[in-house]
Amino acid sequence: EPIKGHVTFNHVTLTYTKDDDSALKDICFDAPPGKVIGLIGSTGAGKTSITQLITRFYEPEIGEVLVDNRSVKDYNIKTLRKHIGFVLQEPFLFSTTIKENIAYGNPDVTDHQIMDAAKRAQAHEFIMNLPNGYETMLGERGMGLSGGQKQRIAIARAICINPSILVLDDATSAVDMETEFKIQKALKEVMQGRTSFIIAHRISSLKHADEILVLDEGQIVERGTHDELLNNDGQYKRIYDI
Ligand code: TTP
Ligand code: MG
Repeated sequence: EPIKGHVTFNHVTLTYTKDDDSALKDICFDAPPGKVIGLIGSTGAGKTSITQLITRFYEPEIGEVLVDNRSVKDYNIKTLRKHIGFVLQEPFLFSTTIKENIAYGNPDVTDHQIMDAAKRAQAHEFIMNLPNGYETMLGERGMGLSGGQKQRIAIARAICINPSILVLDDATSAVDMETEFKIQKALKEVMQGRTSFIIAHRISSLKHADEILVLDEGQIVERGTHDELLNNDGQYKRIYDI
């Protein structure tokens, strides 16, 4: 049965080590398919932790995480992860061709799909400008590419797996705002009927999210759309005004 990508958190508390304070406290939200959820908040607020519970890299101490109304505990972990596309701030690249970097872990993907994913990730153009195009060999950790170019390769890879749930963890931080906007527009198209999480530090990255969760010290302190949050005159507005 295909995963639609409906993500629900019910009173989730997460503690990494017994002596530490909880990294997440009583987190509740519902992210139905088709929605883009934005996560913002200062460093250490718990944004990455939220997304790591969806993939079951960690288990909550209290509460439950559901995908399509079923506890993530009840999924085969490989099946679950196969449907979740993760793009990390520090993109993970291999010393092989750009093409293989995009297709990584996905043996069935065609050249056409690779190129289509790269176009959506706004990577096609710079790839074509490299002497060997998609066959260009990347050095260790993607040497030879800028930070923003590496991020776009990582985004193309995530698109290629055709995810039901997509997590961009600060994944466009090194990309200029105009390019970021184009990527987000393309992702919105790709992720129709599925669920996206966008973690960002700059508010401009989240403007178009359907719901933004503002985190502080492991708690959701505000939630709403960009416009609603600006009217709130709370933490989001203060970040905006900086
Ligand atoms: P994060 O969830 O990593 O916070 P963040 O993603 O909001 O921060 P940043 O903007 O810097 O990326 O961390 C929340 C707390 O949990 C923090 O005290 C660090 C701790 N933590 C661990 O102990 N182990 C982990 O694997 C992670 C991800 C976080
Ligand atoms: Mg983080």
